[in-house]
Amino acid sequence: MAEFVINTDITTPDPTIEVTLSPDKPMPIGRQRFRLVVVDDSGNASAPDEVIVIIADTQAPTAVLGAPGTVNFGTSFTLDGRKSFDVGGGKIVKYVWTYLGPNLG
Ligand SMILES: [Ca+2]
Repeated sequence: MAEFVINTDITTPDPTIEVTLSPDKPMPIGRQRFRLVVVDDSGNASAPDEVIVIIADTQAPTAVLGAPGTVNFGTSFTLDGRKSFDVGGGKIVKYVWTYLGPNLG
């Protein structure tokens, strides 16, 4: 377990390391770079190897649509999507509104 800080080396005797994250200390969404240098028992250091890990939001947001229950005939009104929310580290950037016609049920 290790909390990585940008451009700060962490040295271990182990060949694996956990990148320790939590919801309150997340790694930003996007392409994150990591580097490894290995050192042998004579102190010789390797050339660095680098990888990119994509931190992704794969969880869909939830739409919550609010509207007045009753509106006077011929009067404008407002639909409200502000209680919609996203999980997975992302944010809502687009609202798609559709009038579905009369409720005949
Ligand atoms: Ca999401």
